[in-house]
Amino acid sequence: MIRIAHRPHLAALIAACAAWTAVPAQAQTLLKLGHVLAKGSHYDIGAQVFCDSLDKNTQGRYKCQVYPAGSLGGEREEVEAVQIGTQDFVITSTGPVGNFVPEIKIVDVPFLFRDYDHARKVLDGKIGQDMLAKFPSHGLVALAWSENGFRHMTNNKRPIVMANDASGLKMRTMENKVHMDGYRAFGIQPTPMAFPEVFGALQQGVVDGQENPIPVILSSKFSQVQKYLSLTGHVYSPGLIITSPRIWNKLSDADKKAFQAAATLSVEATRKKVNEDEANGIAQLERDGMQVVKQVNGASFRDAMKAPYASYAKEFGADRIAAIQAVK
Ligand code: EAX
Repeated sequence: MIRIAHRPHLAALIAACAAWTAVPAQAQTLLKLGHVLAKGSHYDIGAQVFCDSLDKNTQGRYKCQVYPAGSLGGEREEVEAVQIGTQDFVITSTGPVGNFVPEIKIVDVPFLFRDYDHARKVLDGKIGQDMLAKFPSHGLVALAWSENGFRHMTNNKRPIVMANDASGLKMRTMENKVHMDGYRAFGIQPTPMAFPEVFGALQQGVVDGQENPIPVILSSKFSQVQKYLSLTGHVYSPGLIITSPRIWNKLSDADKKAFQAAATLSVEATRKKVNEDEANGIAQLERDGMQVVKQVNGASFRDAMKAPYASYAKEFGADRIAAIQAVK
């Protein structure tokens, strides 16, 4: 038996332990956040900012662990994992998301958005926010529109200047029917594939090319496996920060605000990185050896899009397409 009276240090230690157990330990939740792009990419910067501000805004009660580079799977798999509860957050392009939330498929229509300013205005405004409100009925919660960027074509066969220069090329696309239906009008053979498989498929010649924004082409080092880049800018690719009702509905109102504020800072950081990559990326890709067609014949691509636009108008409503294009 240990007599405490003559052991002041032991008494102090026991008193400290008693005090420590009396204070309720702050419950800490570690959230799993995944995305498919490389560390340092525009998604990864947004993910880090999200996690840092969440930790700070909730005094450490909520932290997140970022899983980059498709370590949790492709975008469709990750959205599915969030929906069934094995993953807590995903930062993704809208690529596969229309398969889960059909109401947002319209944003993937080629040549729908004029430029970055137009896209950001639409998505941050009523049209975009009303679309985010459609997610919960599909078992998902979208905190904010993030950003992937305007998509351009790369390939190993030839420079693409006119739309029909792309004819016959086997091009990897996202698992996105709106894109695939549109791109067929350029004469390409669309080959849907999860992003983590793309670099290998290009390297082995399984596909001739792919299309992605400059930030993705840069951070994924596609210059190592692609010779030609054509600045087609044929579609704007929005991003999304998605979680599940399982996480969201448990949060207090104050914590919901903290998560929302972290998402806002995340989107700002991603958009800033996109702006930087758009400004500096093409010169970098030329230095890395890509042959860049800077002036494509945009009219030939828009003309080719006339037929698909008739079916887009039927599917999504000509008025909804016009309303988006009318946003100044
Ligand atoms: O979201 O799959 C794609 O091409 C996406 O643009 C990429 O994963 C970034």
